[in-house]
Amino acid sequence: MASDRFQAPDYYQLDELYTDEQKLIRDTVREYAKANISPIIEDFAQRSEYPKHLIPGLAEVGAFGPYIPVEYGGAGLDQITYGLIMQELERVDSGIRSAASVQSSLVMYPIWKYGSEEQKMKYLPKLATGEMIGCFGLTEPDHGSNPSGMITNFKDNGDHYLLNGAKMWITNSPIADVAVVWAKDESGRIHGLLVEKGMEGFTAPETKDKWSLRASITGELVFDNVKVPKENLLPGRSGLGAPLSCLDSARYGIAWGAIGAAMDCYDSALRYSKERIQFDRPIASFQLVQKKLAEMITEITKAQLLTWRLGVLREEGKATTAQISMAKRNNVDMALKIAREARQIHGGMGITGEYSIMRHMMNLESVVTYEGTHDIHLLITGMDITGIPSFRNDGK
Ligand code: TGC
Ligand code: FAD
Repeated sequence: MASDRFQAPDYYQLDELYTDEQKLIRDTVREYAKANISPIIEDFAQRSEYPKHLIPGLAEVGAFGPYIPVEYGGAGLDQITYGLIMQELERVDSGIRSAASVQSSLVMYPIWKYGSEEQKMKYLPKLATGEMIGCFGLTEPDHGSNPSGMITNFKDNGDHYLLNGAKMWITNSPIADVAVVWAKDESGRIHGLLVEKGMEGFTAPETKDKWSLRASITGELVFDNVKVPKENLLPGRSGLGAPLSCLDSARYGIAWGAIGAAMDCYDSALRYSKERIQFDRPIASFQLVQKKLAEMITEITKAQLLTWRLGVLREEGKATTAQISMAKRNNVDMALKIAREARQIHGGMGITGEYSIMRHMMNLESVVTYEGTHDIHLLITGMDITGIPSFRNDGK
């Protein structure tokens, strides 16, 4: 891969809206990513391997649980800083941001919000340092967009629960030490259970042959009469709202992350277009190329402003699920379109590993589907503005 010459676009001077601490942390993560992730990421993606050796470094720059309070091993940072960290990680690869999103928002967040004090002390500090890796099991083979239909279930079996079922498409599952698993009790109520690697009857086979997020590891979670100690149930909240609230946090991070991927594609296309000569002129001098670039920076700037405002609302505890959905949907769609246009500007070179464009494009094909598909988010907006859910025939 060509050397990383990334220069972040900031057309509307958003830097003026960030505090010195936010900029310092963002720049630290940017430098870390340039020095440690950019040089190796293409090779790992080509070989379809997760670069596990990055885990301690990612933990050191605060990628795991940045907003988790310091007493539990987190960095106690604000929501905009969390977003900026996700942006810088996804600027190099969505798979690296995925690993950080899952660890922070889908594993540490539910333990912090809904776990007992013992669970928080047992897991959070080790998850923050990367000593433990976590995963989040909500999706099932027959229940993706509709998690409320899940069939994974547990029964009270005296001094433990007996867990059965299967989860699919789970980021980090084959390498996870602990899985936050969402399952129904005997009355059909959803709860979170902490299932640890090595528990008898629990396996996490890898999902192979992905063309997207190749530098991220994905797998299943299979439970065959797994005996889960009763103290591993998250006591603080039950019902579908518990996992959905974790998704709010992760989707918020993705809204920021997608901007990073878009910025990288735009920056690469701008540089390439000024350096590439055709018809004795740089291709940047052609109006059709300028149109593409001008539209890219316009869309990136709009997304940056939308997401900054969302960050302020989230920090104030006022961001709604529907506002987060709008930003996740808009920004991932924006990034995917920019990746496709940037690929065109790079001509044939755009399909090679010399540039990050095609990798971003393929990664974003997962990002547009996970954490709620593009269309599900549109329907969440529709439900919010009309007051009418469209998901089921009965209007519920
Ligand atoms: P619905 O009836 O709307 O809600 C059920 C209950 O939940 C409450 N609720 C929320 N609570 C907290 N936070 C939220 N954001 C909430 N949204 C809803 C709601 O009030 C209700 O509570 P109660 O007390 O009345 O029971 O639920 P529904 O079954 O109609 O579904 C709505 C829908 C379709 C929007 C939802 O199911 C959905 O978002 N589906 C998409 C599924 C999804 O996003 N899955 C993601 C899996 S994880 C993943 O992809 C990780 S990728 C990670 C990576 O690698 O980065
Ligand atoms: P489906 O729900 O079957 O949807 C298929 C199509 O139907 C989509 O276009 C969808 O928009 C459309 N559709 C569905 N319902 C409606 C409707 N009511 N109206 C209109 N259109 C509709 N899950 C986890 O729990 N944990 C993870 O860590 C995780 N990581 C993932 C990593 C990767 C690489 C991928 C690809 C997925 C991951 N997922 C994870 C799963 C992800 O959240 C689901 O793929 C996603 O929620 C969609 O579910 P599905 O794939 O079953 O598609």
